[in-house]
Amino acid sequence: MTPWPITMSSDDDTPGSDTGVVTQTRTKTRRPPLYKVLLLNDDFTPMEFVVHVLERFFGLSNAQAIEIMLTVHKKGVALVGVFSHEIAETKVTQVMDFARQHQHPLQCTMERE
Ligand code: TYC
Repeated sequence: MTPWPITMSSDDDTPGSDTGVVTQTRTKTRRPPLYKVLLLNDDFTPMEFVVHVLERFFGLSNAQAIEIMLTVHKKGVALVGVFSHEIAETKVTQVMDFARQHQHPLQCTMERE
């Protein structure tokens, strides 16, 4: 049986046999990585559909949604938001499923920040 609590002491009581050295492997806690959700341009998805997607799945106002949609339209890609891995994955899936249901080729991706 392993003794509890586990101590640094051995059965050897010879003075100096127990150095008491503990290797500390990590001091700081790591925050989980964040993920950028990106929207990509295409020539076929209607602008109004993209605006609706941004309002519906990202909680953006109409003005914010139009701004991001126009950025994608002009530059090819835009950052929609930054999320945990699970939330980002959910957003991407929601957008891709919704676009497919409406037979639009809209593409949404995520990448580690
Ligand atoms: N370029 C599309 C058009 O002219 C509009 C569009 C904007 C498509 C943003 C996708 O992510 C997108 N109808």
